[in-house]
Amino acid sequence: MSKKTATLNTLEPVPGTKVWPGLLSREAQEELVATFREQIAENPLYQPTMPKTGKPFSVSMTNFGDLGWVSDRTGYRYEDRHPATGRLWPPIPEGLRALWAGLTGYDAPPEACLLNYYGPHAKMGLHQDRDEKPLDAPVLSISLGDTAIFRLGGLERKGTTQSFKLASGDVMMLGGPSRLRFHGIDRILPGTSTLLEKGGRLNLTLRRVTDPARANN
Ligand code: MD3
Ligand code: FE
Repeated sequence: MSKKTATLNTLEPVPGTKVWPGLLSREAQEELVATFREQIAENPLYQPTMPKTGKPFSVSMTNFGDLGWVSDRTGYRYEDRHPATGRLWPPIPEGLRALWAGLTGYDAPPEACLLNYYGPHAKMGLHQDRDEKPLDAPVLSISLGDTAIFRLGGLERKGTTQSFKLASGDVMMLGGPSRLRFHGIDRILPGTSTLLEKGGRLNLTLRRVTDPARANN
C-alpha cells in the first residue's frame, strides 16, 4: 500500500544528502550517452533477476569499473565480469571518475559504476544499498533522460518518506547519515527529455565497493 504524498520539485534538507540540479550540461550528458552507446555491443544491458523468486527486474542493467553489481537467484553481489558475456566490465569513463573526485572528496577512486535503464514502465522498489564494504564512502548518482519520481525514506523500511523529481543532468550524493536510507524509483515520466532517442531514463551510480584501507576484502 502506498501512501499518497506530494512530489516535491526539490528535496527537503536531509543530512548527508546533497543534490546538484542540472549540474551536467546538455553537451556533457550527450557525451556520456555516446560513450555508453560505443560500449553497448560488448557490454549489453541485461535484465537481472530477483534472489530466490527469479522474478526479472523491470530495470535493465550493466556496469563499468573493476566491479559491477549483479543479482540472480543466488543473491546480490559484486562481480568483475558481465554475467551474460563473461567479459570484464569496461572502465569507468574518465569524466565520471573526475566528477567523483571533485564532489565526494573521498580519498579513493570509485570501483563500480552501475548503469540502470528504465523504460516507460520500469520502477525500483524501496531498498537499501548495503552490498558495499566501506559505508563511509558515499554513493554518487547521475540522472540522464526522462525525469524520475525518486522516493527517499529513513533507516527503517516503515517510516516517513518524501518523493521528488530527478531530471536529466541532476547529480545526487548520499553519504554519512543518509548512506543507509531506504530509497526507490516510483516511476518515470515519459516524454520529459529529448536526450535519449527512444526515451526512458539512465541512472548511473558510482560506488566504492572495497575498503581502501584493507587489501583483499
Ligand atoms: C539513497 N538507483 O541503483 S539512484 C540503485 O535512480 C538505485 O536508478 C536509483 O537506487 C536510480 O541502487 C536511485 C540514487 C541513490 C543511490 C544510492 C543511494 C539514492 C540512495 C544510497 C542510499 C540512499
Ligand atoms: Fe539503491
